[in-house]
Amino acid sequence: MREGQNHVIYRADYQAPAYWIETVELCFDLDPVKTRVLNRMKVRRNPEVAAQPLRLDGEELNLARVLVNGQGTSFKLDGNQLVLENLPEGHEPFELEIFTTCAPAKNTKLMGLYTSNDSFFTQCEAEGFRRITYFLDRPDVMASYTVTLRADKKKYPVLLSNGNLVDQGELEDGRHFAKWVDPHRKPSYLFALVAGQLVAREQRITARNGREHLLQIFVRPGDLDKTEHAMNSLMASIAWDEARFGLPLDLERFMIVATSDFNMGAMENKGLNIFNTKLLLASQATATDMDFLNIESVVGHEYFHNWTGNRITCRDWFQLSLKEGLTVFRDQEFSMDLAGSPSARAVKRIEDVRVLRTAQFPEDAGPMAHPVRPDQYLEINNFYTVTIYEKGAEVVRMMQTLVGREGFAAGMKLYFERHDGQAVTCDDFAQAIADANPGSQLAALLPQFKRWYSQAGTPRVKASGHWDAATGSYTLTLAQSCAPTPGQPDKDPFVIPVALGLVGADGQETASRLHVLTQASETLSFTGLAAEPVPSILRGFSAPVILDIEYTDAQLLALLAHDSDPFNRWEAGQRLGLARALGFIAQEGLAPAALQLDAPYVEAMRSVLRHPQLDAAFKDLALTLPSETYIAEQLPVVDPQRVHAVREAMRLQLALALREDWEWAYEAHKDNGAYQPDPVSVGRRALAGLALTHLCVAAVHQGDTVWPGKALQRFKDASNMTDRFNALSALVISGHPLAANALQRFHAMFRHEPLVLDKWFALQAGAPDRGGNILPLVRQLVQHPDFSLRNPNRARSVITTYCNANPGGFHRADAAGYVFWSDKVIELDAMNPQVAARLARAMDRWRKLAEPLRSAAREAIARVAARPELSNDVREVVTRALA
Ligand code: 0A1
Ligand code: ZN
Repeated sequence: MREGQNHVIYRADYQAPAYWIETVELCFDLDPVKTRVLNRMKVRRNPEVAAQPLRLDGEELNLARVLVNGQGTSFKLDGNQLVLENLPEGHEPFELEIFTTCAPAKNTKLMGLYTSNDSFFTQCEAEGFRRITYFLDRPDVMASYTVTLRADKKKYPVLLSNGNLVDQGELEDGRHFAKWVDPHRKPSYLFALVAGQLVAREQRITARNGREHLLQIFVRPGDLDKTEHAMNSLMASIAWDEARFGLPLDLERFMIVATSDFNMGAMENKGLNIFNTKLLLASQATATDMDFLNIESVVGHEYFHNWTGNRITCRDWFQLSLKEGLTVFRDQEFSMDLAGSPSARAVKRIEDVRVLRTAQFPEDAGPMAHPVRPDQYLEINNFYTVTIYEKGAEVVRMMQTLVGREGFAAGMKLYFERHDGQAVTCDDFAQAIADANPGSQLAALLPQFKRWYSQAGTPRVKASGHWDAATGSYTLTLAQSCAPTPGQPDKDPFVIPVALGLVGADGQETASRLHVLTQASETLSFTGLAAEPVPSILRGFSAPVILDIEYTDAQLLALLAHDSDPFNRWEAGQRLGLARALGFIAQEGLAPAALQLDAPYVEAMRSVLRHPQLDAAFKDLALTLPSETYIAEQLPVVDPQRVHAVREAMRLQLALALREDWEWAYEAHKDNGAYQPDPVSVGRRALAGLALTHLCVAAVHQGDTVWPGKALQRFKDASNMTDRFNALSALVISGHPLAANALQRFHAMFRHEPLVLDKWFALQAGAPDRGGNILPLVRQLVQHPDFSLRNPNRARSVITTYCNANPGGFHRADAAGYVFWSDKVIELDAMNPQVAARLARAMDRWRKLAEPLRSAAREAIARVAARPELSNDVREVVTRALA
């Protein structure tokens, strides 16, 4: 057993800290092998808590000295805690000085202080600060930080920490120092330092109130030309938060630094955000449109944390969604506002809902299901989940729906008036939004609404309509339910805002309203109708629920053609495709190669593709079949290979039946002038790419080489990564022999661009399986000289892509995919438990698998669980999976 805490933590056990830390003075002598850390704190007893020893957290530290008010003192080490018993009585602050060392170069977990490409970086959320020094490493202990960094000047010319640079200078032996003072109190998880050979793009801006700010983006010298988009995104974020929420930048200097070794996307350290290069660096030659959009939203996300997360932080980690759900909501709104047109907003909404339904709904239905505000955890790192983030954002969105956009802004204002500078709870947030909107349904229903925070699981809303031609009246019954989740057998009804409309057969809308469903079942009546309407329910995806409704094809075709709500228009197309996929999967004895798509469906898809008014971006989404993961979620028992084969066969049919339409779509959308990642050009490139894939798929089936040849030419001539990569994927997905040649060229062209190599690896590991060819390929890829298990981006590009994003290739009848998974989880866990635990979650849905896969999967998970040396991270995931 490793040392450290091995017990479950409960939300109900929260207690205020017995001591407060008022100021922290840190002095670092940076050295990759042995960094010395001198930590001088002003500590004071919390008068509201019974007197008790001071217990400080620390992990993998070498302790050299402890002084209290300048004097040596007795102490104990208890597991990962330093215990001080003989502290001064009374409530006066005392000085506590702790001297430790740590080994950044050996830190493969990438938590705390670590090295990457000869630079130093830190990652302290959630509990990384304790790997730097002994501390009350919990978010409700907020202190003022002064940080001095000392290091070799040649190797580490840039020395950064939070706040303002107040002093710098030379030291002996070629060393230098920099001293930083953060004017804002903060919890330890927001501490950061960076040291290395970095260069910065700089931008000075003047805020609305006339204050000047310096914005800096630090990268390795060769990457400066890839920082323009991030800087533009940062400036847009600053302007947006002021305009939409009245929240200005509260720092003289705002810095962002990129590192290629990072466990997550990015981190909102106060005034010193640290980013995974993948979410910061972009040029048209190396990044796709999707990369550009992701960078915009993540730069926004981290910036928005400066208020939602940093100025007001979390009382404890169970409240994580207080900052994450709210900040994801804010970054989604930011991207929508920047997108501009209603249709571009809808495209963003559809993409966000797709993530929610393909990643969060399965989480809510699996062994790791937890409420948006969890009640317990073994390892907090396992709770940076799509439930906390994306479902949490939906909960905030529903609040905005219930109080209106202005009411929500007023609620935010009250939230900051009440809690600025505090560490608070999800209850505090909901209360502020409700109190600012006293007459609203949110205020009236608040306790029931808050079940979204306490109950896990995705609610189902069953809708059934009844038309009475004699009276011209239509009744719609909405009934809600929610399946049990681990530890929560029974659920109470949720507050579900249901945006709905009635669409006539001619496309005219006869009703539109927001119905707030609160009971288990409610019936709505509509009168004075001339003909039976088609209900359009859950418009804009107004609540994170599964809508159960039996539509006829005719109704769905009507919605696809006429619904004024673009989300439900798209959804109608998805339902048509899904119904067909489920039908084919269920037809025993039907060989996928023999399946036939019906003419009405094909014609409907053709009219979307050829539609004169719809945007290319919308067409791309509507003509993309529901994903294999989404299809699998609708089945009680899943044979992933069959799901894969059926979806592939459906795509081939669409490729063949619409061949001329795809040709038209490709030719009409392929040229976009100078590269711009704006919504219209992005949509056009996406649709051209989708068309090219279908054209290559059809060509391979028909033994024709024209389109694969054109794709290769496109791949060679492309002037941006989106077009180049789309052409390459079209060849790889279609399985044409030219793919090998293109892949080789691509590698040669970009062998010095790590982020592009990640794409190269991922494309191969995620390619459609043909006769079991992917696993052998993946085994080769992990032996490739450019592969490294230690770099999280690279490890994920091959292993996570294969295990998580390639169900057809992974769920092999011989179970070899599962054996590979268990080997890699175990291997990774020894170096980086966070990355290993994420990979471990690839097996979350094993109970749904058809035999013999199910038994094979259980065996593989049990094999991991049987290891004696597992981290808490992986242990929690596999234990829950087997429970
Ligand atoms: N707070 C960050 C996410 C984050 C969480 C944990 C980390 O540790 C490795 C890193 C980043 C965000 O929401 O962007
Ligand atoms: Zn966040």
